[in-house]
Amino acid sequence: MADSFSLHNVLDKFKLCLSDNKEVYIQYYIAGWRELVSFMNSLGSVFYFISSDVVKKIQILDNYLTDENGPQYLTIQSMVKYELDNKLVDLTKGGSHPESGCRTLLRLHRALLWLQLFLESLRTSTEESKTSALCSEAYNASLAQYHPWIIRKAAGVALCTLPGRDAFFDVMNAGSHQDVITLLGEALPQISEVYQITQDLYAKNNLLDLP
Ligand code: 1PX
Repeated sequence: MADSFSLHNVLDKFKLCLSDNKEVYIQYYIAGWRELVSFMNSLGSVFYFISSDVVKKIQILDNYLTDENGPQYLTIQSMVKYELDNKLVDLTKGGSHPESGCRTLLRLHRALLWLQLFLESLRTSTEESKTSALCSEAYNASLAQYHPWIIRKAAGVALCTLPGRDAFFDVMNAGSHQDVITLLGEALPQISEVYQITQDLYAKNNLLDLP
């Protein structure tokens, strides 16, 4: 994890995710999420309940990557094949694999859509835009549908404490506001490609509703 956060670090990791044949490396996917965790932690303790859930999920995937079957977890594609072939995924609740790699990564994958929507709205925002409003619009259009009322409520409270647009651009620590906007414009297509490849893979294997 980097000592100090910069948007560059996040985007670099997601760039590294794609192999030449368009598979998604789990190692870099979770490295991207680690950077986002360090960003969230720099926003204050009200975000810990969100970042601690992400940390748990990173840890689960990291454990798979480093245990004896680690090579099967090289890419999201190889993980899906390995876990499905070996019946390691609970397709309904109450099975014996509640923390499969597939269901754990699905949670991060859904959150990646939130990130993509949020960063895109930030990129095209104006000086009058409110980060908290952009953030909750993106949340309502993506992740919120998977969260129970109590989590949606808590997320709403946390989002109200987000810094304003100018301060937010500064925390991203990637140069002037215009630099940040340019950087987002270059990097978002890559995040979006990682998202879409994962989405298609999960859809093809009927994994989009894993409990
Ligand atoms: C470069 C700047 C961008 C800002 C980066 C911030 C990244 C935030 C990412 C939020 C990720 C949330 C992941 C949630 C995964 C999840 O859905 N987990 C739930 C289900 O898990 P389970 O194992 O039980 O099936 C879990 O219940 C989640 C709990 C935590 C609450 C999640 C609220 C999400 C709010 C999203 C708004 C984030 C605001 C960040 C501020 C910039």
